[in-house]
Amino acid sequence: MSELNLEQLRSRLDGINCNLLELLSERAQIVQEIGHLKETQGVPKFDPVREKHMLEQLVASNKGPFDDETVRCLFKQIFQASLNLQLTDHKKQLLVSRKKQKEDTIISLGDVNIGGGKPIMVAGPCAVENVDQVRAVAASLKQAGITVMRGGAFKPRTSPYDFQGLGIEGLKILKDAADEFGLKTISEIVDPGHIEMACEYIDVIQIGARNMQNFELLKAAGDVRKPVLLKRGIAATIEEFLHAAEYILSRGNTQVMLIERGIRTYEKATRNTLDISAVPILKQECHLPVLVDVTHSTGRKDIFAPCAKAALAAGADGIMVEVHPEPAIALSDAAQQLNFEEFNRFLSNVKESGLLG
Ligand code: PRE
Repeated sequence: MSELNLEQLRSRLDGINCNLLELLSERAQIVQEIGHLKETQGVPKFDPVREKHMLEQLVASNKGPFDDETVRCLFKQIFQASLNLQLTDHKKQLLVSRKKQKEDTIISLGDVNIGGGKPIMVAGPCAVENVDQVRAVAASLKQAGITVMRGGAFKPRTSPYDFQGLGIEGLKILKDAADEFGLKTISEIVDPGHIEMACEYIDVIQIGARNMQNFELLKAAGDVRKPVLLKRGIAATIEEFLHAAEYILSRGNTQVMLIERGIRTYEKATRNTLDISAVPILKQECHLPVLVDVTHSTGRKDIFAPCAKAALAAGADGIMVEVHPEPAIALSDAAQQLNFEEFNRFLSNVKESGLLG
């Protein structure tokens, strides 16, 4: 074969490559249309029977020089790439996805913004125990410049014999203290039937880690127009976490923030394993604010500050930490709540890094 011949043949191949690509792209567009139809009809994307049928047709009309197995192999690759296209198109369409909304969602609680680029520190007791305890925390937080207070009134506990929270009475106590000191509030709701009522007392509905896939609760939270703080489940993947958030957005409530609170691994040095990598991944994948709970993820006061700084450096929009006037006598999480002095030290330490804005 002369030099010229080789060049000529290669140039013919270049032309065929272009034609093949054009045909493949045309095919891919039809595949996408089929994907959309399947989405609306709720039909599974992968259709092995259809693939088998197409392969049989192709093999029947194969004139060589590729043998049948090679033809099957080549087209299976095309089907797989087509299927991937249909699946990514679906992912693209999730309401939580960055592909759907490029700009960050900002949650406004009066004049407090979460997710707008200036990270926030949320603090407060694990559980609302009584009026004096919550007032003392609120006063101390106010003095430290904190604007959002957390406090649990409904406490899903591992043991049924542990303190279960004050319920609605606890929400009232939280509201009274927040009103008195001009703070915004976050509290966990565990029963779909309590969501509407809770909106009267709190500024943010928290859905806890144990309830991340309580779909009826997610739907109820999606039906109101109140900000929701959704905690990552103890064994939830990032994808499951995002789909749980999607439940809320799909019902029309777009005011959702996510909070990483540690996942269960084999490691025993911390209460859970703080998944710092979840922060930049969630920020890339979705447009919702992402917070990090240093109390429940680590369970260790001695590393709250470095973990909070790591979270902020990774792009977190806020930190959550538990504060109690007298942690030793707290009705829950006694070992890991900070007293006021410890909280102030923690706050200055994090602020010194310049990461809190
Ligand atoms: C297609 C893609 C994925 C399915 O597994 C089967 C076939 C293909 O690429 O031909 C298209 C398609 O979705 C379909 O025909 O149902």
